[in-house]
Amino acid sequence: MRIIPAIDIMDGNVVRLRKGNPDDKVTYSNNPSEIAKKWEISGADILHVVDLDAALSTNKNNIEIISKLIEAVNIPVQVAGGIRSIEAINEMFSKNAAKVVLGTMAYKEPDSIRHIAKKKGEKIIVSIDQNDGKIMISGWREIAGPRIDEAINLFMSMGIREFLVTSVDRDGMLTGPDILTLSYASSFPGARIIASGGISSIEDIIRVRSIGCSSVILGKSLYDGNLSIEKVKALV
Ligand code: AMZ
Repeated sequence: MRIIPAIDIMDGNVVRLRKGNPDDKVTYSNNPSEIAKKWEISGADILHVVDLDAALSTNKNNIEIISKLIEAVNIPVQVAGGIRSIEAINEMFSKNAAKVVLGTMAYKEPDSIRHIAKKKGEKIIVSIDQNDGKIMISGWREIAGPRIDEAINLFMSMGIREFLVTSVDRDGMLTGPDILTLSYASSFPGARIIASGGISSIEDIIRVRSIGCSSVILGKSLYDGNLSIEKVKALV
């Protein structure tokens, strides 16, 4: 089970939102690279960095900060948020992102995903941000259209294997993972599921592992000290 801390960046700061609402935000640090190094030293396998300004289309972005963060650590960094063109994908790879996470673009331009998956399928993660079974895009403010099963089948037919499954109404809430949705997504043969949203305890991590998720994203639980990566790594 890979343990993946989330570093969500807004206006240069490390923040956590509740249910993706930019008006409901806690700021944890003004130094994302320092936080990245802290999680690396604690034993994180991968870092999950989200450019929230870009995801929420605030006309700002944190690309330079993310680029410095990638340079500051020796573990793989996957980058999400606002990567919505082939150029933006290539820019992230040129800055040594290990993988890119695609939401809006995947649903709005599936043909581009088909094209890029031919060369870089192993480095593309498709984001399934769901609320009540509906996949959300554009900063979680728009419904994408396809059902979860349709999305997984479509992107798997293109050679994508890895999916980030986030339950929007659990994100930042510490209310436990959405086991029903995560086990449904894990039931697609060959799909690797990264579980995200609501994880608050070691038991939650053991549950998502037992239903077949390959990785878990830790957010608020780490920042608030409910969980430590050292303890998690020792137990799972
Ligand atoms: O918190 C939010 N409102 C939010 C968020 N965390 N909106 C989008 N995102 C994340 C998704 C996904 O990983 O979980 O941004 C990524 C998708 O961005 P885009 O720009 O590709 O749709």
